[in-house]
Amino acid sequence: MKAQRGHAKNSGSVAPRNFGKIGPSGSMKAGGGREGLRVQFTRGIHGSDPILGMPYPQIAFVGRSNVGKSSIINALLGGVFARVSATPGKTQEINFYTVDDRLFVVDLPGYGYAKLPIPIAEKIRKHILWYLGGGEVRPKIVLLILDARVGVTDQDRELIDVVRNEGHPLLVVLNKWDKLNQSEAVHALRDFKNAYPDIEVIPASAEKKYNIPLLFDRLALKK
Ligand SMILES: Nc1nc2c(ncn2[C@@H]2O[C@H](COP(=O)(O)OP(=O)(O)O)[C@@H](O)[C@H]2O)c(=O)[nH]1
Ligand SMILES: [Mg+2]
Repeated sequence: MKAQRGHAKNSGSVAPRNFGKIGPSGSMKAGGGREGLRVQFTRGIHGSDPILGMPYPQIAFVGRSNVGKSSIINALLGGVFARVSATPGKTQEINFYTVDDRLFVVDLPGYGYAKLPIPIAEKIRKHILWYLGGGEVRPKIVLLILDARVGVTDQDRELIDVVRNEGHPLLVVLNKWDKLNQSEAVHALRDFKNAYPDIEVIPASAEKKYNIPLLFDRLALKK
């Protein structure tokens, strides 16, 4: 299976490496995260990888391209760690960030970008399904990020089904809440709760930092 193909740069040690480009001013922000978290980009994987065998809990972020996954990760961790607004579909890797040498924040590639050639979109979809449904990984929790203005798409539904079938804990974030007026906000929350009454949902804004402290506590990012 293609998604399981190893990638040359993934071979070797799984120890966190310092990729100097990731920090906001060209330097790594180890120790510079929210509440003193030490955050490091560790590696991007393309399939099976030794990092999956490390005993750190994984907090996985999934969602359509451009919904704000990387922005939510950066807001939560308190720095510029994940690349925001890269060309949609360009990131096909599953990116691992190490937090305090005790957990992984996992940024999955975005799906659903309409302009992507179908074979690439399908490759991304398979890669995500491999991570969530391949049986190699048991994420501590999966965060499905939605654009609050858009709500749940067909591909989100497919993903929710996979996550539930696998029994992974699931939390939905309605991001870009700052873009909704009061009545849109009421409808967005009500629509989601009607469709999925048993899924925990939190409205948030990475941009305005709305409910970011709540999410931070909910995910127990600081021990
Ligand atoms: N207004 C608003 N824009 C946001 C918010 N979160 C992310 N964005 C913007 O949405 C775009 C995509 O964000 P990004 O984090 O790269 O999305 P990703 O593809 O899901 O990782 C960027 O232009 C962000 O600045 C938010 O809460 N409010
Ligand atoms: Mg991203």
